[in-house]
Amino acid sequence: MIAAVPARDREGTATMELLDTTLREGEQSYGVFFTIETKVRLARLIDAMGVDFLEVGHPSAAPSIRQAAAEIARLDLRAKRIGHARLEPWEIRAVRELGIPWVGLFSGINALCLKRYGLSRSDAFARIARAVIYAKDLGLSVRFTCEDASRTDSGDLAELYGRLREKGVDRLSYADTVGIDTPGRLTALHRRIGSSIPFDRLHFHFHNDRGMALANAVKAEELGARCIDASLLGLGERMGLVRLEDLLCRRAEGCGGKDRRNRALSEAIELVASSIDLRRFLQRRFAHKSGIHIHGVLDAPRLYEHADPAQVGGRRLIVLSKLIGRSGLRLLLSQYGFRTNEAGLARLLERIKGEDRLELAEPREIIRYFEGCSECLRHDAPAVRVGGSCLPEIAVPV
Ligand code: HCA
Ligand code: CU
Repeated sequence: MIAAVPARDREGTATMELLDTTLREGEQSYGVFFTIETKVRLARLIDAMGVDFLEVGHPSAAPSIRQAAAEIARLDLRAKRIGHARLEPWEIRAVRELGIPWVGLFSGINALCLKRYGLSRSDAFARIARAVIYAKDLGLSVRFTCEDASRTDSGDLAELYGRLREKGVDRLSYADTVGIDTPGRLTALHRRIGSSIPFDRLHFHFHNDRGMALANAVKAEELGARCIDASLLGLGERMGLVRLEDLLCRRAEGCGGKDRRNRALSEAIELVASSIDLRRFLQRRFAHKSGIHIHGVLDAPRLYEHADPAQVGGRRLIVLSKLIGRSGLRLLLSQYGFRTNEAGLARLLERIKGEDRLELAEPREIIRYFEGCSECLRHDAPAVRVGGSCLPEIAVPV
């Protein structure tokens, strides 16, 4: 069953919850790197700000992420800790094994996502339900996010959410993964699905690619949203998310009068700012850093881009860092004309995942790096394009 709706405050308005994802989505920003120590300090500070959920990372993505998540799991915090996982059982178990009580599962069901996974609609629904049941059986509380929900038919969305409620999912979330939502679209969505899926049951995750994340968060709050995802300075893939500091200001207590919280906020912002490489950060608009995004974009850019970068004066960057995955790395190698076998790929991946501070996006930097890995790779061809623009049009449902 979905937990009861939040308590009402004195004015009678619902107290909207906040989920902070600085440590997970925030580190997916190009130009941002957190040490384990910084993550642990940030976790304490963000908790002191009174957020309801703290997303600690995607533990299966890299050994240092797992270690930071393990340390944060042991802290005495008020916020509910949540670990990110794909629908894979081993990723769900990785969250459970760290003693993190909540898992954040995510997957998409629109035509683009189905094509990507090679699944029919009904197989995708069944796979998601199986993962939710698997996580519940492990004793985890489960939040399920429909990835790319803003480009998903609202009937399909309502059906998926309805089915997962029957399976005992604890929270449901709606991701505007490429940042195309507007307050008007949200009002229309509310009209369509609000009676079957009340917004006070829903979390919202708004990306800021078109500068609309805060406006959308405010609209979702007005429509009764249960929880909004945010991050310090709005860090996240590409242009990131809603800024946590902006949403804290909108909470019932307002901006003033909360000394401890305000001190924690200033200290945390300082810490985050010192973790940013500004030269890279300023080029993040179409930078893809997580393995899931890289794999998606090299296959079909439209999956994680709201427009053709060239149309809006942007440039696609594929970021080589510890967040890259096996499939993304394989595609990236072939784009640059490098060859390897499975054993070489595994060795290279292990090396990259262990290089905590590695963050390369300029083609010549990446080629130089790969050339230095001659024990795993052979270079056959000169560098080829990364950053072309081949965006098949897809219909965006309102
Ligand atoms: C991602 C995708 C995600 C997932 C959000 C969530 C999105 O970074 O891989 O799980 O709540 O924007 O769709 O961040
Ligand atoms: Cu996101």
